[in-house]
Amino acid sequence: MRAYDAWLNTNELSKKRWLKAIQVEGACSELVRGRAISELERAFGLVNPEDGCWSLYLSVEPDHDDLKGQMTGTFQISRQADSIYIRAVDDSGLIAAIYALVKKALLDGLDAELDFTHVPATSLRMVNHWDNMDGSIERGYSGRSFFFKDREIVLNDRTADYCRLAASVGINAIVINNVNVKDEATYLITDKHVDRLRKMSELFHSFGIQLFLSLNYAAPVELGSLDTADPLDEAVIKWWDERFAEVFRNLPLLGGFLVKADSEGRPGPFTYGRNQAEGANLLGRALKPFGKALIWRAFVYNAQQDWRDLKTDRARAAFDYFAPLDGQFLDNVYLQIKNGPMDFQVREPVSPLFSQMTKTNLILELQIAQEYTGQQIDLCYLGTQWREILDFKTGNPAVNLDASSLAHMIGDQSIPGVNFGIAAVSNTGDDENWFGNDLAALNYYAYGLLASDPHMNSREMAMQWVALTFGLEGMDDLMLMLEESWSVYEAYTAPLGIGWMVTPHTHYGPSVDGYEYDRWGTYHKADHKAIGVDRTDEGTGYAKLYPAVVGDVFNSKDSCPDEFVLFYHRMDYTDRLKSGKTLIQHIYDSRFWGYEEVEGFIRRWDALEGLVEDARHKRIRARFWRQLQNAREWRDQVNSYFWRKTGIADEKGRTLY
Ligand code: GCV
Repeated sequence: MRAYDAWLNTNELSKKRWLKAIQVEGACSELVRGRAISELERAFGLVNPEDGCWSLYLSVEPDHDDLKGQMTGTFQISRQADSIYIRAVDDSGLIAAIYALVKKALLDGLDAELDFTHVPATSLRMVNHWDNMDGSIERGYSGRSFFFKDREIVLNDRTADYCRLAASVGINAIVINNVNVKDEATYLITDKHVDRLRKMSELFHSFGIQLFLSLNYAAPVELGSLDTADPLDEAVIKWWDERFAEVFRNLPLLGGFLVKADSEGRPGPFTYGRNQAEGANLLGRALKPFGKALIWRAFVYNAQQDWRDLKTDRARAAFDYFAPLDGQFLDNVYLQIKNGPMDFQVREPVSPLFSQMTKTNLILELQIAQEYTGQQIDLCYLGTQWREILDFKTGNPAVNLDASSLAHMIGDQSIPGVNFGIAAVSNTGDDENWFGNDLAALNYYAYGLLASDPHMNSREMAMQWVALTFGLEGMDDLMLMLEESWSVYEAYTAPLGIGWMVTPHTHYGPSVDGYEYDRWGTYHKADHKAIGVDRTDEGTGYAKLYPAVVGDVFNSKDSCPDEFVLFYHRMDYTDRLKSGKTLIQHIYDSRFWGYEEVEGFIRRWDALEGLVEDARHKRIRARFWRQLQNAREWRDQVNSYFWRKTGIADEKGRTLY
């Protein structure tokens, strides 16, 4: 079994030629028709009119009674005797149905009952790649880019193989280039790379995926013709109108653009004294005639903070910039908001923007790439984290409290007039196994499933993936490890909502004060007596950015759950947590426990030798040993730091340095 095939290993299946006939009808594009047939034959073997078992009838019928007006990507599959019928609302639904059939065959066998309808939660189920045109990947942990090399676009078999993986988990939109758009990538909106982009957009389309690009807000200046990118300047408005007219003449299948502006050195409307809505609408308005989307990131904060400034709280930044602008964004503009107010820490509260915006199209941004969660060396199944995020009741006033979770808002599109989408930063690269760590493939898989159904259970997603990747036989321990892995990672790194404490820039391994006196606004403020940031109404006021029904729980130390307590409160080391432990004892215990759990991972993984293909078993084992080293560093550096600061010994007398 090749790791390259990830969860779609159809080699065995395709050895026998199962299909008697394939018929594709209806409003299906030629590109998709061809792809549908070749993908079916890839999985089930070439059509075999004599001895095949099934006849497959596929059709795209947007006006069918059961499908009319349904979400893009919707399909039905049914079976009568040896005939299988697939009916889809559009091209992307047809392709999605094929992978649903393939996965069903792999998971439940070929005689499985087939009679179901699939309606994806949202029309935007995106993956964002942070790939640079020199071939590097920002926060990439699995090799180099397979989209770019030496400032050129790469298009080869691997591109199609990637589309297959993405489409097979329901992804329907992909941004290929980093949101930090500079250098050559700025030229992606000119004619320079247009031939390959067109071919790529067609390839993507054949898999039911729309190609998107990130763009540089300062393009009117950097591409040479203007001396301003002011969104209200007539010449700038005209420049974008003309540029997009050209882009969509050449690339009609392109879905739209993603923009990071006024963040971490990227240009934006603030330079010209304009707000974020003025910046986004400049581009939204220019995209409108082409029916395309503009996705504007809310990750805007002052990355030049003075650590001596005790008033500014980075956690508030996105809210303070964007909440007052609710209602001002055009209807083809989406605001893409990271799940938490800081930056993909192991645990963060859900961004308060989701609790307050009622008139703006919103996209939840997650990170599959394990930037702060072990970099695909350490095992960390993020499905468990995402489940918690999606289940958080935001208290958004446009819906009742019970329907205000992100899963409801995205999954049921529950706020009238507001479109919700979902996006995640990819963890792929050109490593043979795509994901660096074979086990990190699960995070991509689970993200895809959640994007189509944000209510999905995290265990069920992991089970599916384990079944497809290894088979379920003997894999109970692997399941337990996967399910536990996020809590374990959290325990030995930076729990209780404190976050950070990572090595600056690389973000792997501990450095307790690494960001403490820096410009990034990420401080834990530990002294000899206490730690944590007061974000209550007596501190930065962050807790009060949520509606009272939600925020009051966090605002009070008495009701704030332990897992967030140091995000919201400053605590003495001798204060007690809800668990009954003192804070200092929790600091020690969690690191010791986390390290021991990783030792347990290694024992349990070793016991799977023989059940997992040898080379793969060894590869994963090597990662676990690196994880153990990492857990050891975290344990000893963090514990020694607090022992030295406080002078309070570990109750259990374990070694501190
Ligand atoms: C793409 C964090 C990461 C950056 C990333 C940024 C973002 O700060 O460390 O590498 O840049 O988030 O999301 O834009």
